[in-house]
Amino acid sequence: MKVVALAGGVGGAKLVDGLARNLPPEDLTVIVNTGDDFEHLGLKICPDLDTVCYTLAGSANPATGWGRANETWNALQSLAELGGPVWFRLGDRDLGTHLERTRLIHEGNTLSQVTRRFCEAWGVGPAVLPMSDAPVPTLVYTDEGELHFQEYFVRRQCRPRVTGFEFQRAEQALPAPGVLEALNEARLIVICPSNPWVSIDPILAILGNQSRWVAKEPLGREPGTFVPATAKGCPVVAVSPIIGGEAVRGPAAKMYAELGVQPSALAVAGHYGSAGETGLLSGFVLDHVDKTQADEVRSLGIEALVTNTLMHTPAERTQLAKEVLLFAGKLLN
Ligand code: FO1
Repeated sequence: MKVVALAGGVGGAKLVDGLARNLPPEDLTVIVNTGDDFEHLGLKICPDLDTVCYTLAGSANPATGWGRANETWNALQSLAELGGPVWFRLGDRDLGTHLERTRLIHEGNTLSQVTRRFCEAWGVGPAVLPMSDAPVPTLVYTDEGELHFQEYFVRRQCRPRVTGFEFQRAEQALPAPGVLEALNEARLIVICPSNPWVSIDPILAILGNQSRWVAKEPLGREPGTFVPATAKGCPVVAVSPIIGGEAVRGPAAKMYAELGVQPSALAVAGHYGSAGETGLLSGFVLDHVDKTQADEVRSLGIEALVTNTLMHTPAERTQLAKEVLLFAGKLLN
């Protein structure tokens, strides 16, 4: 069964890893948020792409979820001694990735070409695609002015109060090669437990943001040339990144609250909306802790699965992904 996963950040990467443990590599395509990408120390940094790739390669730092395992920090230490910017921590091993990516991009390669090359080198089986080859930086509007995502997330530790977001130039940016093809072939689309506001919405902004996702024949490349995934019986299933009113990690719950929405699994289901209405979802997966919200999710016209959604171990990633696939199988027309 061909599956497309939309992902960004550590939680998303964990479910992607679980899916990869349940599916043959040729059946899984991951479309990754690149709104967090930025230039730092003259290098092109793509945190979510790297988090997904390192996780699939089994080389992610287990303590942080981002960066590489068995990392050393000598370059950062030298930088600190010289008074350079060390608020964004690049490890020595990770630095090699950014150096080579930057070199290849300066040589004229696209981000998707570079990502394919790195995946081959790291032995990553599933196709990992940036949402777009064009930069679409996420701006976070806050009570302290507008900040690039990494300025908000890392430098300011998510402290400023959020008032909105902008995905810069998303209307002009085309999906990366392979994105529409994968969506066209998909029998299931999984929205991973990533931050809806800043990990998934940037991807949806690229795809046109009106439950479009499947290109009309012949394959459309222009905005507005999509038909809803559900029109060809392709369920879209999301897994909640919010458990018990709190984000498993990151600022998703804080963002909901600051934007005037009570943070909850139900709020996430409402965020994406029902495929039967003008939204996306046929199915939604929420944690046991939130089981009392399942009927409210169903009343939105979205099927609900209640299970353990915490992924502390590889076994829990595999188990959650298996349950998502079984649940989605029942939603297939
Ligand atoms: N997150 C932090 O909280 N602090 C860091 O210093 C940091 C460095 C970093 C370096 C490379 C990389 O790929 C990711 C890194 N991240 C860091 C994580 C990153 O900011 C976030 O995980 C994502 O952008 C959110 O999805």
